[in-house]
Amino acid sequence: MTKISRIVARQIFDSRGNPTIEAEVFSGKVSASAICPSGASTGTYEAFEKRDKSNKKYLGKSVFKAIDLINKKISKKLQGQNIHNQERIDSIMINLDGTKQKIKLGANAILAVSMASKKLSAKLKRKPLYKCFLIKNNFKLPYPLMNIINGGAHSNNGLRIQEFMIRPDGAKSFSEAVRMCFLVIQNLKKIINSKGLSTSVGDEGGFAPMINKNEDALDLIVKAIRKSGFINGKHISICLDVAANELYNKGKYSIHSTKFITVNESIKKYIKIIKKYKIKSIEDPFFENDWSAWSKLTKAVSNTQVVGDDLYVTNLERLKIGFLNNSSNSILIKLNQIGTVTETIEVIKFAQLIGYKTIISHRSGDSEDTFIADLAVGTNSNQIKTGSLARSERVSKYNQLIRIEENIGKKAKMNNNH
Ligand code: 2PG
Ligand code: MG
Repeated sequence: MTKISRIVARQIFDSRGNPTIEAEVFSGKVSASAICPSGASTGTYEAFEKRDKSNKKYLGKSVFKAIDLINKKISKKLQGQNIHNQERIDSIMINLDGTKQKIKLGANAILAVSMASKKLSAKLKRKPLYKCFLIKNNFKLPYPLMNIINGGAHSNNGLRIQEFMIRPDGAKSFSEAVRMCFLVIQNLKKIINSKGLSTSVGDEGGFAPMINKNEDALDLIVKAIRKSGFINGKHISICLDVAANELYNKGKYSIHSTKFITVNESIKKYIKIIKKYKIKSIEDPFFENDWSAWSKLTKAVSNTQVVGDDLYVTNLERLKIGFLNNSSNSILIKLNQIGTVTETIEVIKFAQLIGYKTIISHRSGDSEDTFIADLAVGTNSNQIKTGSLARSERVSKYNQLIRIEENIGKKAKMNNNH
């Protein structure tokens, strides 16, 4: 048995320049570390992110208390535990915390330790991380959902929808998928530039031009797809993350313009843009508690992928409610929404059992940590959403997937069930 000897945590910084936690787990002289990501458009039911609200030195954003809890409490409790027993490691932390949303220790503290433990176990087994999850052979590479225009809470341009993404459905390999996205992004840059708009990028690496109509963003993308020699809806598909929590007020939504309209009216407009722009996937089309609106849309657009992010917050209980209500047909998976590797895997397993697509996701505040790239392959997840081909914290995940594809070799296949 290989035992955990100590755990060290430190405050480092994420892609938005905000403090975050890096945990390093040791077994003797060997160690592995992991960095916790952080969201901007968070769901109410997400696990708790602990920050030092009253410490003005870092404007209330430092994570020193959580770090202290790792260095003192968590480290002591996990000392001597078998590094290869991830379930036990995670359940010890869950019990030590004892609250539903991991309020005492902070999900950011727990997750950094959980991911670092998983990485250390793989390292000690001398196995690539992707081989240490659910899948043992016949690995499949996920299709990337690249966020190429940023709006909503991820930029300041006034676009209602948060993420305009492309998915290279025509790609036969992961490196080909990246090449196709590369072409569209480069052409989109030229088009935006030619309109005299800024090509600076938002939090997730997508362009954030000063436009405020969803349809203007969609028109730009359609042009870029065409200019790259691809057919929209065939080689490349357009996908959206509406992040409707941010666009909800008293039963009404301001998704399609600044005017608040009813669920039924919003659905009609969704159907219109799905047809016009051949949109293949819509994430968080409605508010996190508006279960009936979700079911109505999922029924109305049966050929479209409807993805629950803030709706499920990678939480098994909420996913079960969604399943019973036919709320969606797909789930976004974010480790820090639930707080441990074990619970994340449980949710993925259940989602796959009920026939939901699983999409592994980054957070808008992310880092050089590439854990999610391995997780996507190791669970045969259908897609991965990790920003544009810009900003190293986003590109690092794509680069890791290119390495994994090479490591799998000739047997590497794309996950065509998407
Ligand atoms: C989302 C995510 C990631 P955030 O809404 O899906 O793109 O954003 O991390 O800000 O919640
Ligand atoms: Mg989302």
